Amino acid sequence: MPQLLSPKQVAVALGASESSLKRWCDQGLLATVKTAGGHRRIAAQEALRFAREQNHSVVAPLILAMPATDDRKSRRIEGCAERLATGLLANNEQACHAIVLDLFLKGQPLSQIFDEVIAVAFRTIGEKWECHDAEVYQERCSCQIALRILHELRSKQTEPNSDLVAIGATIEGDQYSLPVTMSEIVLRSVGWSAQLLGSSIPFDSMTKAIQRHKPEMFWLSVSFIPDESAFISGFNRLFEAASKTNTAMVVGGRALTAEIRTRLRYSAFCDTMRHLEDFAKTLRRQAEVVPKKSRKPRKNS
Ligand code: B12
Repeated sequence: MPQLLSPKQVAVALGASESSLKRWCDQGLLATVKTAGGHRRIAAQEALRFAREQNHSVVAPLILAMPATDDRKSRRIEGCAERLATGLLANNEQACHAIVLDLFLKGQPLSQIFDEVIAVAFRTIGEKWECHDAEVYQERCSCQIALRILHELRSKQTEPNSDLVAIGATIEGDQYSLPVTMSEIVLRSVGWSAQLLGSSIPFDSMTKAIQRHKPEMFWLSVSFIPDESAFISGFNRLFEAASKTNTAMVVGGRALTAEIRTRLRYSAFCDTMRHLEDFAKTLRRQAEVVPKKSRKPRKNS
């Protein structure tokens, strides 16, 4: 259930007058819902979307269930990865949420937060672990905190109202949950109805999901490959199934070396979340030109 706020509460959160707020609602810039008594209400997620897209400051973030930070003026992403790594290793969950959610509030694209802050912080944690400067439990705990931050970001997104469906997963034996979860959030941020199936899913089960849902996109995050030849044959079978439903197969992840990629068939390989965002926007623009009804009918296999 979205948290619903009165126009007055949103005006206070944004540091705007009630009349400006009313004007934005009337212009359709801010979506409202009506209560049973006929009063206008605005979902907190919608107010956040508006603030991010219109580059509007949020002066009272607590009203929008966002953490308060000391550093309201700065929009800088520099230094955030280092602060995040320190906060994660110190198990300072509150500080970590504040760093990421503050960047979100200030309108930084989610793809950039993921590529330049969270992934970089985890690289630092990996290096520290390798040099025995961090314990295994600190790495595991950091992952738990990061996952909770990702779930919180997802809860702050407006529900995508799109007929473009994407589903995604990691292969059986691949336990890396951060990049696959980030992909779902990035796709949702650019208007896709993205649904993460989960981690460690056998290829046969992914094939069934594609046949059942006929998504426009399937994303596969590959950070660890337990058995290379089984992966290549399983993946290429999945690609065949995806071709029958006109599903674009998008892949990414540290385990997909250039050598392995030459033996795979796919629609796009992404090094970063930014690449995924750009590819998803391109597919969306193409789909807008050819509306779903007039797209080539998909064969059922
Ligand atoms: C956290 C972590 C784990 C955790 C993951 C927990 C979880 N819930 O996700 C656990 C404990 C499971 C783990 C296990 C292992 N790990 Co580990 N792990 C890491 C660590 C510290 C961070 C990885 C991470 O999640 N980063 C955050 C993500 C978001 O960043 P990223 O992977 O770089 O992804 C970015 C891009 O690559 C891209 N991207 C990635 N995937 C995708 C997918 C799509 C679709 C798109 C569009 C983009 C994209 O976008 C992301 C954002 O920019 C790294 C250290 C490092 N240098 O990164 C080691 C590291 C990757 N692990 C390593 C190893 C060796 C292992 C194990 C094999 C150890 C073992 N012997 O058991 C196992 C294998 C596990 C398995 N079966 O899956 C090595 C890999 C070495 C190598 N050359 O391959 C590293 C580099 C550590 C090291 N320095 O030795 N690990």
